[in-house]
Amino acid sequence: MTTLQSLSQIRGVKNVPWDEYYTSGHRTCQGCESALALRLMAKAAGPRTIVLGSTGCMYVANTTYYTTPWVVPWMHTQLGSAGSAATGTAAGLKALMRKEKIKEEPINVIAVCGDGGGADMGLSAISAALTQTEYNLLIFLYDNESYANTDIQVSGTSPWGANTTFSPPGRVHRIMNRRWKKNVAGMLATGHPECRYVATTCTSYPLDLQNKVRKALTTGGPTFIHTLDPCPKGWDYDPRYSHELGELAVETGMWVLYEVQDSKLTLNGPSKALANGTKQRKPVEEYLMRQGRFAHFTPEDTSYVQRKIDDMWTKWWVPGVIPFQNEVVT
Ligand SMILES: Cc1ncc(C[n+]2csc(CCOP(=O)(O)OP(=O)(O)O)c2C)c(N)n1
Ligand code: SF4
Ligand SMILES: [Mg+2]
Repeated sequence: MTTLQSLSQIRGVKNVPWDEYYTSGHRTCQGCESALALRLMAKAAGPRTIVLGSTGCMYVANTTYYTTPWVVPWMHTQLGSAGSAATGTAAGLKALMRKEKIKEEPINVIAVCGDGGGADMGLSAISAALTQTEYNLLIFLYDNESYANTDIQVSGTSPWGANTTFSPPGRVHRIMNRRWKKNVAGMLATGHPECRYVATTCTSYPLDLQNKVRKALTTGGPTFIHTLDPCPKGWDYDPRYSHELGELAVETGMWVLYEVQDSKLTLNGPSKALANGTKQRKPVEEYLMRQGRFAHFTPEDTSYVQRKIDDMWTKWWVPGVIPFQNEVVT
């Protein structure tokens, strides 16, 4: 395994690095939290980093002809191939260093994918990457809860009932997306016991996001981060509320912040406080009713989502991570 960079944990906003490696030159929507996620990720990773980006908003809106926000080397890869691109790049770097074609030095390899590219189409490639323990890499899944770039189609991580172009509410069927959001990080953490770092985060908690990127890159081996990013276009709200919506996702318990490092699971930030009872969950209505994609919800629909979230926090073995019932039958 090649050596790792030394990237210390950032203690407080005053210590966030000034240098930007994802800067102006993109055309993402106003209030796009996925763009912010990449900006924070690149800042945390620093200059000796290669980024691979699968097809999606964060490819198309970032690479208009002759312009790009990337200051570090970036390469496009196909929609479902973040995992294979990451493994191939890490293997290529290792071979070039072994053959002394390039200087031996730690270089971060980060593959970025959306929920369509990572949670649906490229899930098997990510799974394969997480079993190749000889390579250092990070798969960074930015989740805007739809295939956004092709006009907001429903994905495996779209919330129950959300209005998307493939699940529009109609007179006969009000709720068209009847699938519950996929538990991607939980599935990858429990399914790949040799993967040393898996985490969830959200752009509304920028220090959490940056420190998790640094932990992933300094822990070594293949690692995975799943970030929830409010998307004004797909979620249908005024862009000024992006930050607030990310906070509400966590405070209502709909999105859980955690990390699994060397098999040790820790809930972070407000999720930890919700789990140990020092903070009460806000009603999901406060989150849902702020977004046009849920404008067709009746009180019964909102109660259904509330019940499912209550179950997750009271009946799951670990809320947001392991959906088995608390009691083990022996
Ligand atoms: C194999 C393949 N199928 C379909 C497409 C068309 N396509 C381009 S981007 C995209 C949406 C990707 O969604 P996601 O990964 O969630 O990224 P987002 O656009 O939301 O950022 C689709 C379907 C493609 N590029 N390649
Ligand atoms: S559609 Fe959503 S994810 Fe895509 S650029 Fe706009 S805000 Fe960002
Ligand atoms: Mg998406």
